[in-house]
Amino acid sequence: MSTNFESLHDQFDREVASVSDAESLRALRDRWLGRKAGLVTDVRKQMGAVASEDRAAFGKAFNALQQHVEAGLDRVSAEIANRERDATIARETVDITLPGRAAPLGHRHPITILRQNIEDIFVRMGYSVEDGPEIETTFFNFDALNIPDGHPARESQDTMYVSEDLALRSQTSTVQIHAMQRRQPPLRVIAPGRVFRRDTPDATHNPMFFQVEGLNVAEGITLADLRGTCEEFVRQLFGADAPVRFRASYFPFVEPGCEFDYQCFVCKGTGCRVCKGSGWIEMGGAGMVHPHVLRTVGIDPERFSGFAFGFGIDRLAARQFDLDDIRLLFANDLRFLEQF
Ligand code: FA5
Repeated sequence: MSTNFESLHDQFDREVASVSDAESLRALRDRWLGRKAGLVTDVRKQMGAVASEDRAAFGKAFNALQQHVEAGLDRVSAEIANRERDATIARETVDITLPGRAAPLGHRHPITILRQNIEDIFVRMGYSVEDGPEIETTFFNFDALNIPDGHPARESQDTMYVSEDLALRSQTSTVQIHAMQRRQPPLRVIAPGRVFRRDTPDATHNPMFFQVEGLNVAEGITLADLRGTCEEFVRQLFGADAPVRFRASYFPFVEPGCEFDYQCFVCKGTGCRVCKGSGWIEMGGAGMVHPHVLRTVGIDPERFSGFAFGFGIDRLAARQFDLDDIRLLFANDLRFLEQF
């Protein structure tokens, strides 16, 4: 028996000791157990040439060698798998003591901040918040508000029409009609929302802007209630030192009608560029709901009266956040928006 099994064991032990990764393990397995040229396979091929009286001992030694090689390869294979698992765990371990990476938070838009403040003030005064469609029929945008055919406000150079009898609403006063159609007095609602006009953008005008409509209809409502409500609103929004004034004005859906100004916050009434020298800034329109409007929605004007108002939220935002140009609000400049 010329095969030196002992030296083959030693040789395998030396070679297996230097295996460090899955790749070299695969090469070693091929070298020893490969079906064509593996060292163990070679030994098996010698079996036929062994004298018959030596064959049993040869077979035993061969089996021992094969088992030794297979066991060695399996042991190293398990060691490599363990090492790789430990490395993966170490790589993927999260150190929970490290401070987290905060995801950047969005901001409320200044109009949203102000709108929510306005809603809070009126809800505290007993008003509910209503919503209405931004695309309206000409009935809600004009007819029901006593704005007849041929009135200049209906012209297409002022109003954005979607079709002949549909328009982007040009004022939140449309929601007055929806609210009175839905509910009988007593009725106290506000309706903040987006409106659209063909206005040329400048420091105090945008073609898309926000208004908040107010409506209070009940028995015995007077102009004094309107004045008290508007003054209280401005006091709560801007503080006690914010004087307001009413001027007689005309809106087809109120009688009498007025406009409502607050004192210029820049010059405190002495006159400057922001208030165009007048000392006052227009905030909105208001008045007593026209009896014709009440009749259109089936409310008896002999029994009920009401006031309505509509303020421009963008201009209130200019006052609240010290902006000298309301176009900033929708210029989508993050340097501006991230300040809120
Ligand atoms: C109205 O829209 C009436 N619906 C208000 C009203 C309601 C009167 C209820 C009576 C009863 P006026 O067109 O004046 O009114 O607009 C109201 C406010 O919206 C203005 O005072 C101003 O603050 C704001 N506003 C008007 N046009 C623009 C614009 N292009 N950009 C920004 N704000 C505007």
